Amino acid sequence: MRADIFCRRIDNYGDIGVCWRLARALRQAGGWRVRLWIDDRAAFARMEPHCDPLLDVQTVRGIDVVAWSAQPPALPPGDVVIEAFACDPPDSFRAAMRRHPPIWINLEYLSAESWVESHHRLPSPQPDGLMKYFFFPGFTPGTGGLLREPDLAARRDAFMHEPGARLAFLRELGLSGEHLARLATPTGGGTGSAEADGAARAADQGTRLITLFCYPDAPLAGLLDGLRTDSRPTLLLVPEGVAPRLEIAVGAATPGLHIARIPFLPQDDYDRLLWCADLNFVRGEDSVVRAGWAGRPLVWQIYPQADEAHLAKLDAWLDRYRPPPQARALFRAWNTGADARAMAQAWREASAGPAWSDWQAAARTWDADLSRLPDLATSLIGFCAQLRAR
Ligand code: TRH
Repeated sequence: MRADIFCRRIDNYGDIGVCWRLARALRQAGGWRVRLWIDDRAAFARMEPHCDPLLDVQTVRGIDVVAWSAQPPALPPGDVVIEAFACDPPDSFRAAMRRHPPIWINLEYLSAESWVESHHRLPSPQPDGLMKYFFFPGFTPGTGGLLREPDLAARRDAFMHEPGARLAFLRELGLSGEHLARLATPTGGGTGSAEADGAARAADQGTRLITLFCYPDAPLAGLLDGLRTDSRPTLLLVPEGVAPRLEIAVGAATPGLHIARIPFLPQDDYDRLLWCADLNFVRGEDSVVRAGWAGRPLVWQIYPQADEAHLAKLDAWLDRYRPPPQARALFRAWNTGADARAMAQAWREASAGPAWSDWQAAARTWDADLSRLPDLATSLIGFCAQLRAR
């Protein structure tokens, strides 16, 4: 099968992050030949260093990557055309689709709301006679599932259990030996076990490793207050470009909190970073899924929408994720711009004692339960096979 995926960058990195993963997953799971059309190659090159942002056509890790410019090259459509987030293929390409109609899919945004199941796979007849199908990722068997490579758990567990792998990876990010020496051995990720629970309790006193990926309006001051006054020290890793005013907010270094800037990482390394941490602050739709696969606690800043529609989406997701109430309150505070006192308090209550171990257990359950569902690429391949068989 040959597929075209169209990706238009609205803002941030989520559009391209999802499309790049999907392209690779379709190749890996189904052996598809995939062509990825991208309007912003510079953003793509930040997460995939094999991409040359100056080339109009190139093959990157087995995927054909084409510049979606004002005058896109005249290439014949593949068997399947996937537009990400209703981005509409260019007119010239659509004219070619009318001549040889492909299976046309609109890959929708991720939501945990229950209406998604009734909209998933719905056909949408187009005025020009073409048929487009909605395909929704999601968290239940009635949706398309989540992006998850078949070998992900094996790679993650190998990384987590290989002695020295974590420290070697963190050292390559430029972290000093002095900070790394104090890190607690992380527990609670991967397969999880009673033994891991015991180790988690033992590790409670070492430095906690947290990663921070958030939007500019996140209530950082309160979080930093909470971290600074925490009895357990924190090493906070912040990728370049995230929370640009962070250093000003922090002011002088304090013993309980050390902040380190790290580079914006290639996408596969970002996964490894998530596996290294005790807790990941993530944002948008792709990083929340990836942090879930780490099997460790996460705090999600959901992409903001008009009329606070995102808060209903967040609640729907929390109902499935089922963290302890203290962690749920922290999510709420983080996503509603709570004042500094409330945010610091929410942090203290969620990050210690039984709330913290319950949260770790919820994170393990989340990973284990969701990884039993068919992944998005496999579901999409199956759906296309059904449509072709009609
Ligand atoms: O960047 P985002 O905020 O993208 C958003 C959301 O997807 C949102 O839902 C969507 O509507 C909007 O874009 C248009 O967050 P997200 O989705 O987590 O995407 C970030 C991507 O960047 C993800 O693929 C992980 C990747 N990444 C790296 O590759 N390296 C890094 O160092 C970091 C921090 C992220």
